[in-house]
Amino acid sequence: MDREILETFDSVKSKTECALKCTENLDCLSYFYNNVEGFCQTHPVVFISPVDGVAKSFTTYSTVFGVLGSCPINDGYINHRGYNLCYKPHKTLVDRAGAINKCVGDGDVLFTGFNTQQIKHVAQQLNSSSDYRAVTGGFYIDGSDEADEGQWVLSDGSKIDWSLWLPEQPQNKTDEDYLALRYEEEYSTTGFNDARTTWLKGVVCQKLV
Ligand SMILES: [Ca+2]
Repeated sequence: MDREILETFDSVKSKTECALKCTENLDCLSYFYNNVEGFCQTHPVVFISPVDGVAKSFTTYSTVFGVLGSCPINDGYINHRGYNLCYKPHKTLVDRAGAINKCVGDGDVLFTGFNTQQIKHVAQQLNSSSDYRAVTGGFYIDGSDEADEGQWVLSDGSKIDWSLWLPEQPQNKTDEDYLALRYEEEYSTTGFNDARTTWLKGVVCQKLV
C-alpha cells in the first residue's frame, strides 16, 4: 500500500509499537505493519475498498481506534482524532432532501467541517477510496448559495470562507445552489462542485460528538 502515506518507520519491533506510533499522531487513521522487516507505515485515511487496502506480503493492516468513545467506528464511521471529526460517507444515491433525511435519520447532520483542513481531510478520504471515487456525482455536504448567489453559507447561516472548488467550479448558476464533494477524473482530485437539489448523489453525514 503506497498511497496517502503519512509516516514510515523502520526497526519497529511489534504491531503494538506501530499502533502506538499511529496513535501518537492525531492525523493517523490507519497503519500497515510488516513483522518480517519491522516496517511500520501510517496513513491519514482509512482504506475502505478492499482493493485499495491490499497488504503486501507479511503485512497486516489495522485502523487506529478513536479516543472518541461516542464515534461509532464499528458502524462505518470514520474518526479523525485531531479534528474531532466523526463522519460517515453513504454511497446510496439520493437527492438533496433525501441526503438530509438520511443524516437526520441516523442522528447526524450533513457534513459541515469548520475549516479548510477538515474539508481537505474528508476530500482526501473520499479520494483515496475507489468505491467512493466511483459514486456518480459525488457526495452532498452542508453548504448553499441559494439565498444569495455566489455567497456560500452553512445551514446555520455562517459564511464558508474556505474553498476546495474543482477546476471550472463553481458554475454559479442560479439553479446550482448546493455544495457537493465530487471526484473529477480529469484531475484525479476530489473537491467542491455546485449542484441542483434534484441531482442524485451520495452523502457524507457527520455525527456531532
Ligand atoms: Ca448557485
